[in-house]
Amino acid sequence: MNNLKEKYTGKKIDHMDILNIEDAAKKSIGKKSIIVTGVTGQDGSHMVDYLLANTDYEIFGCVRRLSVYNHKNISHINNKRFHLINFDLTDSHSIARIIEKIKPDYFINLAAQSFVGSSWDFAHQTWETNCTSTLHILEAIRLYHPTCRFYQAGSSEEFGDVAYNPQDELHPLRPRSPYGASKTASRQLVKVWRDSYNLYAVQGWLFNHEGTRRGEEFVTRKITKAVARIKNAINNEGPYNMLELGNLDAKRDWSDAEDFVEGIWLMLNQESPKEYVLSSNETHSIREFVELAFKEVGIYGSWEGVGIDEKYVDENSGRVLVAINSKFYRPAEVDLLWGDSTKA
Ligand code: NAP
Ligand code: F7E
Repeated sequence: MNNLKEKYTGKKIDHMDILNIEDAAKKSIGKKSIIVTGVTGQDGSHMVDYLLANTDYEIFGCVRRLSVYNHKNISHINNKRFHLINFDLTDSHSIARIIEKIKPDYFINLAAQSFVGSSWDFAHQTWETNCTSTLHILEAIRLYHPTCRFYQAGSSEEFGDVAYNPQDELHPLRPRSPYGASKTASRQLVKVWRDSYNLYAVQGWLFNHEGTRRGEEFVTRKITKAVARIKNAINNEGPYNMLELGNLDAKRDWSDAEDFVEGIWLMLNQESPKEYVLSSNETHSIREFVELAFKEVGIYGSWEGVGIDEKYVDENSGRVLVAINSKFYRPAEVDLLWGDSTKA
């Protein structure tokens, strides 16, 4: 079996075998440990890199069972302190058993249904994954290991229909999507469990953060991948499909995901549990992002038309680079996010 793995992957991955909870518990005996969920995603994978480089804890990364292997973001990790455990956020038993058996020093919950656009299509699944699971984690920590420090991934989407700019920790919670509502409700659970049971449980307000491990449906990755594809086609005098986007006028406050995982770790290691906004303190539109991304590869365009007919046209060739497709509009939009991270 191990030989087969070597043949297919080209490298030894024994230590990456996915453990059941009992075997994971054996590896944690007598060791300081951290559980990180969502390690196949952007933040979870960066968090594991950060913790392996900056701590001496045993790291247990939680992955859910999928039919097709999706471990690209963690395939570079080759460290005996890193273990994978079979886990699903929608299964309360698996949450309870992991905390009961491993008794981690920290539980960092970065798993979620994280795509706002899909949260209207899967509102119930979004709620179960992002909010009901928080209740199960809090209860399991309270019952089995109340000294465990807990981080829950909060979001600037909780501010939603913003009341003032820029948004700080005092901004009211006014979500505009099922995703934003699930994160807002989760925040209330974290507060109630913290206040009631004296748990070290925090949920930051993280504004958008991006990088090369970002899922390709999020707008930054979608634009940068398309720009590279179009530039390559132009260089090779080949055909290309234009990029299709939704609302170009939404504004976001973007940062680098690698900076924010350090921010999460700092939030978990204060004298007392306090929650912070993490942001770049700048806001930019999707339209600006498109212009800059094309400019970066030497393509200059101009906007023509209005509304659904608007297009970004290559000034050199007259070809359409970007068009609007209404399917990428959302039933309700968060028009402007702009963070104030002074407190952090
Ligand atoms: P991401 O790349 O989409 O990763 C999400 C992770 O959650 C993936 O590993 C995914 O596993 C896992 N997951 C989803 N459903 C699960 C389930 N039922 N059981 C177990 N694992 C499950 O998200 P991200 O950008 O790293 O974001 C990390 C966290 O921060 C999320 O909670 C997100 O909502 C929040 N957040 C993100 C941002 C941002 O700008 N990135 C801003 C604020 C808050 P699969 O790979 O198997 O799908
Ligand atoms: O959209 C607009 C879209 O999907 C950004 C998640 O990490 O950050 C992220 O949520 C903006 C929106 O991220 C397209 O309408 C236009 O206004 O990249 P996004 P998001 O919705 O801001 C928050 C803080 C989180 O917590 C989330 O987990 O871009 N937009 N055209 C488009 N967006 C997408 N995805 N695709 C388009 O074609």
